[in-house]
Amino acid sequence: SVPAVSNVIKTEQKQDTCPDSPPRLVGPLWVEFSYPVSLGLVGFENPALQPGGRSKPTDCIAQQKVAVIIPFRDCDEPLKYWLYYLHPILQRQQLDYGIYVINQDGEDPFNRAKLFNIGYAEALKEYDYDCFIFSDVDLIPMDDRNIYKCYNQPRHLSVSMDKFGFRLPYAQYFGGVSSLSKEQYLKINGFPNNYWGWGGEEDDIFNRIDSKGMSISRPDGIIGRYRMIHHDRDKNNQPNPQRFKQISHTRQTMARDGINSLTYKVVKIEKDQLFTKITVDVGKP
Ligand code: UD2
Ligand code: MN
Repeated sequence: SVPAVSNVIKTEQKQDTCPDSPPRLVGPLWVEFSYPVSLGLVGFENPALQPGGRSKPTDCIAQQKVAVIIPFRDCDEPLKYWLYYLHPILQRQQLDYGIYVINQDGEDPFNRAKLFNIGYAEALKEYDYDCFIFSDVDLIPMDDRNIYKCYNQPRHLSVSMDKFGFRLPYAQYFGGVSSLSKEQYLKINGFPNNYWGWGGEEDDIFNRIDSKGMSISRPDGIIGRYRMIHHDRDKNNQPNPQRFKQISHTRQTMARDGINSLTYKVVKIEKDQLFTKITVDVGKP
């Protein structure tokens, strides 16, 4: 007798949008910094990454296109840990993402918020991102349910850090890691460009969001746990003595100081397998 031959019908597989709850999340994570990690190890453990630290899910269409922006100068050790921990998390979260390390050239006071603005502008030259994560290089989430995407309101992700005893230091605190959609970011004219040195810029960003009638969305204090890699304050990142005066005037200054007034020079763009490093001249105070 002749065996029955099943009729194989070839259908075009149309991909669905990725689910709200990514299926491979594991929840709480073990995070420690006692053993050094190398970029070679991170590359070995994340073989699917594309140059520039790009990745997108293969089995579904990502809900959002996310650019992760990291302000940077002389922080190679923390960056290795950041890449080591975050790449696997971001892939499990099924994001279409890229990593942008914005490196401030020279020795002038550090300007975190302006580096974020530059990262926003440079990432958009490369891809049609609709969501932006703004993250310190030294903050590692301790739970992968803290999804690095954008929400209905601007999101503060690092709500529960070890350095503050796993609590918010104050209700309006917006430092550490946050996310804004392109629309939310443009509504507040981006971030201020004139906070030189440590502090104040995160409160200015909070004021911008508040003044435009938006609220802050946050994960709960368990999902929002973070560890900060221990470090001393950089000598060129001394507290900005102008900051209290500046944050009292956000509402007057934000319309003319922001993404609409951003000027800078790109010094160098380097495509590593794990991240894109953009070295920039941010100007002087
Ligand atoms: C706190 C906030 C941070 C920001 C800052 C005030 C936390 C966890 N973070 O940071 O979000 O509001 O206060 O400006 O509370 N950086 C370099 N090289 C430098 C200096 C800074 O790469 O020389 C970058 C790096 O990404 C670093 C970030 O700027 O993580 C913030 O600087 P920090 O970590 O030295 O200061 P910290 O922890 O007080
Ligand atoms: Mn820090």
